[in-house]
Formats: sequence, structure tokens, C-alpha cells
Amino acid sequence: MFVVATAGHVDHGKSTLVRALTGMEPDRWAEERRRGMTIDLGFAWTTLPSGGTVAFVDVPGHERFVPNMLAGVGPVPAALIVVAADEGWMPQSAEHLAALDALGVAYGLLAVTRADLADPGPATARARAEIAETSLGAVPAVAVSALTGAGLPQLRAALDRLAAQLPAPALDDPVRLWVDRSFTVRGSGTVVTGTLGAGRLRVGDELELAGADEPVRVRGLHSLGEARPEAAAVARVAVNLRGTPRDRLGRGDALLTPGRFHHTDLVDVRLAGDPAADLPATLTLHVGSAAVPVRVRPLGPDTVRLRLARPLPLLVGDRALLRDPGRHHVSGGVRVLDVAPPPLGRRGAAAARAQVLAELDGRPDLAGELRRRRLIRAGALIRMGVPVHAEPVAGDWLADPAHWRRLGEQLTEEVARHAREHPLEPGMPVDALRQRLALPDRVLVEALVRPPLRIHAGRVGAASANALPEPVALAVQRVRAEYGDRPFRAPEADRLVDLGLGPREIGAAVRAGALLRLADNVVLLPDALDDAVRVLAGLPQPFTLSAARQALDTTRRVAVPLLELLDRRGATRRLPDDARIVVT
Ligand SMILES: Nc1nc2c(ncn2[C@@H]2O[C@H](COP(=O)(O)OP(=O)(O)OP(=O)(O)O)[C@@H](O)[C@H]2O)c(=O)[nH]1
Ligand SMILES: [Mg+2]
Repeated sequence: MFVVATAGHVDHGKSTLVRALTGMEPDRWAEERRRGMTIDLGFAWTTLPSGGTVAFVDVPGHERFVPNMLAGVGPVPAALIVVAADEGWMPQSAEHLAALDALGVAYGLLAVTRADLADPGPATARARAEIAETSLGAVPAVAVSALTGAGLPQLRAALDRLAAQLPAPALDDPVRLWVDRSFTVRGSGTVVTGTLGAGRLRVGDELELAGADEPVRVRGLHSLGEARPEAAAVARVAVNLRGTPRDRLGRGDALLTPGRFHHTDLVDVRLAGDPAADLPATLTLHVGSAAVPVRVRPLGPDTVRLRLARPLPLLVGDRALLRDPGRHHVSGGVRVLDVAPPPLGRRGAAAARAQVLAELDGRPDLAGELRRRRLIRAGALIRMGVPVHAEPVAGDWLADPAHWRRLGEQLTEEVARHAREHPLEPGMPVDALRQRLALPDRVLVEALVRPPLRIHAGRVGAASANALPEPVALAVQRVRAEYGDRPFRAPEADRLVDLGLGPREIGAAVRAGALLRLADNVVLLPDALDDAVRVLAGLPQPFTLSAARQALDTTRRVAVPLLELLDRRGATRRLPDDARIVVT
């Protein structure tokens, strides 16, 4: 299917032409038919000589309804510009063309209607000259009369040729269906319609809806008036949503592939063409079928920051249009450069930002994004419209290579400094490092640790930092010498003092795995645990505390916490009568 939007001044014969081509009535409202004027968007379709289908989005020409016109053309990549032979080029001919140009519409046709009323020559010449100056360039022109039917076969043939020129739709792209209508069907619930410009929709799909916490589910799909299990771009579609109240969505909302769009109320954009120096401070941004008031903050000669009155699902590279509703004036097109721009708090930040924006062109640029953002999750980049084809440094984090190298160096320095300031500690806690390096995630710290550094028990230190400070190492050696042959006897408190093992030294030795702490001032050599299990397993099961104490040749001071530790580790199990068994 090929979708084309009409454009042109009021009463120039857009709806009459669509009616003549399709046999369908684009003016849906009784009021429109009574007044002979289109107010809102109309939809009609027909088969072309090639056998392909063309669907029309028929727009109103009256200047009061330009916002409706923009909602119709926003998501549509081709235009049928209609000019009446007897009236020629008129103000909304110009405004509609300016809108198409601002949106960068590159495919179109000119139909000079009412050719039975006047010589179509002058209107054709003027219109082609005006159109040639825009993104549409030189377009084919056909003179037609809906009254006599003259020119209609030629127009159908020209539509076929236009359809053949259009680029193939990006079927693997995410869906962003801008809603142009929503209504309720009795027995089915909420239905929304729109032009599917890319991707595919299937019955059963879950889609994201801005502002809704839960995904919405596609209950039914219609295209060209028929129910279908699937619709592929480009297509006019009607989507029946399960369990979504009608007042939850309307024109300007979008149904989205989940996780693929960033809802933003702040964007930096480049103005297209020759931007007016005196852009008003408030304008309306039109994109897709949405129209949102924005505050404009100039940054560079052709770049501005827009603060949107409500967030929209925008991507880097999106085309949009700024309009001054008060003056009925399309101020120009914009291209989105950044959908998650940094705040401009500091003095000079705006000027610095202008310099950055001067380098951007709206084409997604992974290396550039990483350079500017330094560290970012892959998912966040994808939601900005930046394809990710780089390996994450950790988890789903991507890093600018130079920044990552600097972080690695900084980490080494921090660990060294910590070792100097805390010689008894076996390295710097991972979380302290995360804070010092201002990293958003622990996994980043872990990924930055390279030999000879290593992570042990939640700390980063040199692999050899596990070696104890000399006085502590000596004290542990003496414990080993004195107690090695009676491994379940713990040195008494005063003996520990004699050996120079105060709480800090014991802590250091325990962290280094050189001593095992059972309770305050009750320490054993670390191999005692395995030895104890071996001895206890040799006892008749179950065994009592007293039997264990005797078998281990130790005191209650050691036996009680030792058995409790073995219980906690699952090596022994305590029975209801306080006896224990060794778990095998
Ligand atoms: N004689 C003649 N009249 C035409 C032709 N096309 C349209 N008209 C008449 O022109 C008037 C306006 O036509 P519409 O089709 O409503 O014009 P429109 O461009 O859709 O107008 P809006 O949607 O309000 O912008 C109607 O009275 C039509 O009957 C034509 O080819 N020949
Ligand atoms: Mg009309």
C-alpha cells in the first residue's frame, strides 16, 4: 500500500478529487458535507492500474484547520498537492507547501483541478515553480476535472509512478504509530487509526503508550476496512486495543514498540533552511500527528533547545515543524539532534553546547554519543534512535574508550592511595571506589579491575596485598607455631595481647584469611573448620556438645561458637534435643 496526503487551499477540490478517484466519501462528518468544507482528516483508498493500492489522507484547506492538516501529513511520506485552475496559487497553497518542505517530504504530485473552469496552464506553471524550490523538487503535474473526469486516468498513472519511486519501508524498524483518530466500537472497545510508516503490527502485540504504566495489547487490526492478523508498513491501520479506555488516548499519542523510544520533553534541534533570527519564544511543535507547545531557547546560529509542554517519543534525526499559531505561519522545519541533552546550568554552558551542536547533523552516531555521554546503557541509546553495535564494557554499559582508559588509571591511583592511608586493610571496598570514581553501577568498578589488582571479599587490592602487614603476619606465625598441634585451643585474651593481636590486627588477619574469628577474642587457625568436621564425623551420631568438646580437646569457650558456625555453614545440624549430627 502507498499512502499519500492531499494538500492545498480551501475549496480547490481536494476532497472532490479523492472522491472521484476512490468512489469513497472522505468528508466523514455531516457538518463537513453540509458546509461543503473539510474540517478534519478523511480517509479513502482505491486500486491503481498496476494493481497496487493507494490510500489517501485528505486534509482540510481552510486556514483555521491547519493543525488538523499537519496531523494528517506528519506521518505520511508523499503528497498530492491540489491547486484549482481557476484560482491559482493561494495562501494555504503556500502554507501547506511550506509545511511539506519543513517536514522534508520528498515525493509528490501536482493536480491542477477544476480544469473545466479555466486554463490550467498559469496555475500549473506557478505551482510547479513554487514546489521546485522545496524538498519536493520538480514534480509531475496533471490537469484534471472531477466534473468531466478529464485527466483522471493520467492522474492514476502518475500515482502509480510515484508509488514505484518511494523507498521500501523499513519493516524491521520499531513501530511508532501516531494516532490520528480514536473512537469506540460497540462490543470491541477502543480503536485508534494511523499511518504505519515503518515496522509491522500483529494481533496480540504488546505496545507502549506514553503515560501508561502497563503495555497495551492489540486485540484486532483492520486495514482498508478488512480485519487482518498482521499489517506491514506502509499502511493505514485501525488498531483495536484491549482494555484501554478511549479517554486514555487520542490524536497526537503514539503506540510504540516497547523499549525503543525515549519520551522526552527537552530536545536540541537544528532549524532547517535559513532560520529567522527572531524566532518567537513560544511556538507549536508538530511531529507525527502531535502538536505540542514549546518554549524556544536559541543556542547557536541555527540550533535551538525546545522545552515541550508534554513529552513525546522522539528519536535523533526526527523531522518536525515549528509553527506560530497566532500568525498562521510555518516558522520552519527542525531536525532533532539530541533527545536527552545535558542541562545548561553553568555559565557558558549554552555557548559550549552550541559548539557541540554545530558538529551534529541528526544522523545517529554511536562514537560521538559515547564521547559526549562517556558512559551510557545500551538500552538508553537504542531509545534515542542510536543503533548499538559496540561491545558493552560491563552489563549493558557502553563506554567511550578514552574515558574508560582514564577511569582504569584513576582506579589504580585510588587503590594505591587507599593502601597508603589504610595499611592494615586488604584493599579498597568496591563501593567506596564506585563513589570516588562517580560510577553509576558496581559492575563498572568490577570491570575496571585488572591484574595485578583483583577483587577479594568485596575489596580491590593488589593480589599481593592479601599478604599481611609484617607485625600481623609474624603474630599469626606464632599462633601457628604454638597451636598447630592442638588446633581447637584458642589463645586466651591476654595471650592475644602479648602476641600484639588487637582487634584491628585480628580484623586484618581475618580479612586476609589467615585467622578464623569465632567470637570476640576467640580465634582459630583457618584450617580448623575442616579438621573439626572430620573429628566430629568420627563420633557416634548424634553427638552432644560435651562429646564434641572432648573429642576436639577444647573448652566450651571454643566449642559453642565453633559448633554454631558449623551449623550456619550447614556442616552440622542441631536437633531438637540440642544434640547434633554431621551433615554428609
Ligand atoms: N467545476 C468543477 N468543480 C469542482 C471540481 N472539483 C471540485 N469542484 C468544486 O469545488 C468545490 C470545493 O471542492 P472540495 O472538494 O470540497 O474542495 P476541498 O479542497 O476539499 O476543500 P477543503 O477540504 O475545504 O479545503 C466544490 O463545490 C466542488 O464541487 C472540478 O474539477 N470542476
Ligand atoms: Mg476537502
